[in-house]
Amino acid sequence: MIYTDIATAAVAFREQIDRAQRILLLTHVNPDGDALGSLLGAYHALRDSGKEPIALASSALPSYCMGLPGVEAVHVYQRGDPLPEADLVWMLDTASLSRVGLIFDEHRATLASRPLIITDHHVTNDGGGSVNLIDPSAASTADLLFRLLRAMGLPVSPAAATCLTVGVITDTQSFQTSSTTPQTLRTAADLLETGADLRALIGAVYFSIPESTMRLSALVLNAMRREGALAWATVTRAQLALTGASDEASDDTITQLQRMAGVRVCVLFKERADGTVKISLRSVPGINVAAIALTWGGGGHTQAAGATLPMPLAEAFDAVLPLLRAALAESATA
Ligand SMILES: [Mn+2]
Repeated sequence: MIYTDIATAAVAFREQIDRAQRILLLTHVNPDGDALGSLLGAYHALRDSGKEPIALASSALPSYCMGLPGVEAVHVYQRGDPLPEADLVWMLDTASLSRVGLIFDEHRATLASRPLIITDHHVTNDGGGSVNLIDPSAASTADLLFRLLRAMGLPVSPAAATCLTVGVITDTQSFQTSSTTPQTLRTAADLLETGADLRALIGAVYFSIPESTMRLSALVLNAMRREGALAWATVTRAQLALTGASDEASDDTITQLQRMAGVRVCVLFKERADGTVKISLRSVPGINVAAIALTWGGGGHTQAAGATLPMPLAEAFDAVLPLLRAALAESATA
């Protein structure tokens, strides 16, 4: 069952949670602030209700989240790890089970045999759980989850509120994205009233860029390409090696591109160690980059999406740029 209304979803979610004791919490690979904030928000609420939540991340956590309350309880899955025993799986901020990454690859059958509930705001979510709350109008999963937890009558502690606020502020880039609505701000206000430590979060999220990341951004932006309303930039393995920056270091660079006057669609190409290319797409309303990301099995939001292309950089340019030029041309005539 796919719900979009929180009040009715809360009844169905509550029923599943009441029936379970050990609840496995999962989110997408390369977890961002919303993924981890939601994972930890659910973790706190369940633990404070007397349940045994198990928070399992598919890959390394973002550095700006390492100070979050309860983060030490998140287990980062390693190849070959067993899947923890659980009565229920709760997947958060993740459009499909395959986006859970290695955990899904190595435990596909076991995962499929367990009851699954899903809370998400991705427009591409396929609603594969037995109970799903999917609301693409929510600016973050943390926003949706906070309202769901309250509707279920589960406790939301100041620690949980702090974790959820990370999701609310990072997925909206502090209320700058077009997904920001009056509801987003109401949720933020409620989270602050609940005791979220905004000051600590702002310090961790916005005033914590490593020097190596600064230097990488400078290199990448200096080599940026521009073609009318289209801009693109590339992060190469060589640039990462030269600056000593980490793999996640370039994630802010796409935001920089997006800020440039006159840019309506932009893409960051990132060369990965395994020979694939990760693309991050951003657009203004009227250009749907989620649809473009779907070409390679990726996904995301209408104005912010991503995909992994199984090809070298030169081929990735040839595959992606014509689609973006066409989307721009189409939006100009619309
Ligand atoms: Mn999200």
